[in-house]
Amino acid sequence: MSEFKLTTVEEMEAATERLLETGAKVGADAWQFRVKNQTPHCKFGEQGICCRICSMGPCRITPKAPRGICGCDAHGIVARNYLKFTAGGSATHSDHGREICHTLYCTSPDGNYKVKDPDKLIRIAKEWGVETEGKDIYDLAHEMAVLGLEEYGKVFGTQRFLKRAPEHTQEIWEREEIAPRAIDREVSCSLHMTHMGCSSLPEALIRQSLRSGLSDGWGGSMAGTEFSDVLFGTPKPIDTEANLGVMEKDNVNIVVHGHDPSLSEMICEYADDPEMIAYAKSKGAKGITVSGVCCTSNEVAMRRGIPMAGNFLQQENVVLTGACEAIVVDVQCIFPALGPLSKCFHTKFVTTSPIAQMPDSEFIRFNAETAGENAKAIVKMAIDNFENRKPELVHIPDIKQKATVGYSVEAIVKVLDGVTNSQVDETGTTKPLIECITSGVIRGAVAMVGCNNPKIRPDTAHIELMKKLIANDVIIIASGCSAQAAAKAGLMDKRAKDLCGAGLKRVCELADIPPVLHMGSCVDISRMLVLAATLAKDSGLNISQLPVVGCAPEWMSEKAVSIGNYVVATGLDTFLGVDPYVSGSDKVAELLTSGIRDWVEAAYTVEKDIDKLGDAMIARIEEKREAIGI
Ligand code: MSK
Repeated sequence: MSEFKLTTVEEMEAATERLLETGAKVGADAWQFRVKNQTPHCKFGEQGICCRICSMGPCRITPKAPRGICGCDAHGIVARNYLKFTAGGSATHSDHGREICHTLYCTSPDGNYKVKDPDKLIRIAKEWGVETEGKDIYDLAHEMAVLGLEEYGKVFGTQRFLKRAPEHTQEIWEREEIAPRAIDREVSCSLHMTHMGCSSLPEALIRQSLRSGLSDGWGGSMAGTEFSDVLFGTPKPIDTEANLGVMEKDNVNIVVHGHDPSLSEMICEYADDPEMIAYAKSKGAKGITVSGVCCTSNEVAMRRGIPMAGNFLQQENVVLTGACEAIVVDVQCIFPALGPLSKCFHTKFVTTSPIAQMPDSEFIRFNAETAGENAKAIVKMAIDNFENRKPELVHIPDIKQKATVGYSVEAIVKVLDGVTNSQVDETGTTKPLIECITSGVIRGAVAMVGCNNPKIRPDTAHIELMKKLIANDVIIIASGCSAQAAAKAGLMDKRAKDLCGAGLKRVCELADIPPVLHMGSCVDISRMLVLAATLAKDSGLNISQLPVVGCAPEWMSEKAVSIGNYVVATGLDTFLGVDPYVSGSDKVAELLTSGIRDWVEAAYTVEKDIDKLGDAMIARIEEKREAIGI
C-alpha cells in the first residue's frame, strides 16, 4: 500500500492553474476572473442595508439617510433581507423534498423507481401512525408519499417530524412560537412579513427566520432525506474516490451535478447497462465513467460508491479537463457559466429540470414517469459525443484520494457499537458514542457543512478546521461541499486516523472509520438533527448541552442560511466563516450572535479568521463538557 499523504490545497490549486491554461487556449471564462470583475463588492449589499422590496427605491442607508422612503431603519431592512434569504433557502430544500415525495408516489414493482428500503418506509409509517399491517409495500409508499406532500400545505397543526426532537426542544419551539406549521406556509408567511409595509421589527423577522429554517430542516429536508433512503437505499459505508483524477481519459465521462438523486440514480443505472457499455466501446471508448459534483455527487457516492469529481468551485474544472462528454444537471448550485464554457469544448451541458433552465444548454426534461427513457437518451448522447473530443485539449489532473463514505445515522450507530465495553447495543442506540464522549476519549463532535465561497481560499477553511479538530479528538460529521473538501484532501481515508489525537485515533481503529464521517448532501443535514436528537434522548441531556456544534466556514447559498437557522433553533451553536450580510445592523447582529440564545439556547458565532474559528469551537465544546461535569 502506498504511503498515505493528504492532498494539499496548493496541489489542488496547481491542478486548477493547469486547467485554466487550457481554458485560456479556447477563450474560456472562469469564476476566478469573474471574481476580479466583481471586486470590490457593493458595501450596501454586503452590510444588508440596501432595500429594493418596493419601487419607491432602491433605498440605501447612510449616516445622512438613516431611513428608507417608507421610514424603515437599517435594523428593519437588514432583518427583512435576512428573512428573505432564509425563505429562499427553505423553499429550495423543501421543494427538493417535495420532488422526492412525488418520486415516491411514482414507485411500482416494475417501474423506474422501486422501494429499496421497505423497513425504513415501515418505520416512518409507524412513526406517523399509519397502519402497516398486511399492506402492500407500494400501497404504503403511495399513502406515505401523499401524507408527505400534505405536510407542505396542511391546514392545521405543526410538522410531523418535529416529534422526533426531544420534548425539551419541542417545548422551546412551542414556547417561542417557532414550531413550523405547513412547510409552504412558513415560506409564504416569510414573504408576506417582508412585503412593504409589514414587519420591520428585527425580533419578529428573526423569529420567523428560525421558524422558516425549522420548516426546512425538520420538514422539507427531512422528507427529502428519509424518502430518498426509502427509494434508493439507506447509505452504509462504501469505498470511493475523490477529486478530478477520478475522471478517466479513455472512457466516456458523464458528470452529474446538482441535488436530486432521482436523476443521478437513473443515469448511474443506465451507465452501468451492458448495452450502453458495449455502445461506448463501439465508439472507441473503453467504458463509461460517471462522477459527480456538489450534492448530487454526495447522494450517489453514499449509495453506489460513484466517485466525486469535486465540489462547488470545481464545477468548471470538470469541463476544463476537455474530457467531459456531458455534464448533466438537475437543480441548485449550478453555475450558469457552464453553458458558455461547455461551448468552448465538446461538452454537452444538459439541463433536465424546469426549475433550473439555462442558456446554452440542451434541455432534456426529466420526470419520474419517463425517467428510464430520459436517462438512456442522456447516456447515449454522451457516448455519441465521445468522438467529438479534441485530444489536444484533454488533461485530467492526476490527483485523487480514497474515501469511505455513507455514514447515515443508522450506519454510525452500527459502526460505533462495540467500540466501548458496553458491547453491541441491540436497541441500536447512540450509547457507545455517548460513552466515548463522556469518558473524554472523544471530546465532542462538529457538524461541518456548507459550500465554497471565493471569499475564502477554496477548501482551506474546511480542511484546516477539520485537521485542527481531529487533532484535538473532536470527531467530524460532514455533508455537502464540506464533505467533498474532506474527501479530496484525504480526510475520509481511514488512514487519516494518524492525524487524530490519541483518543479519536483509537476510536477510528476500533470502529474502522475515518475521522471525518461523510453524512451526505445538504438536505442530509437533517440526518445530523436526528443524530443530535438521539444523542440527547439517549444521554438524558438537552441538545444544547451536548458538546456538539455546527460549522459552515465557506458557506455561500441561501440554503446555508436556512440550515444555519434550523441548526441554531435546534439548540446547536453554529460557527460561520462568512458574514450573512447583517453587519449593517448592530441590533440584528446582536440578536443572531447572542439574543436568540434566550429563545433557543444556542446562537451564531461569525469569525473570518479560520484559526480563531477553530479555537472558538474547541473552547465551546470544552465549556459544554465542563457545564455537564464531564
Ligand atoms: S451543493 S448549497 S454549494 S454545500 Fe449542496 Fe455545495 Fe453549498 Fe451547493
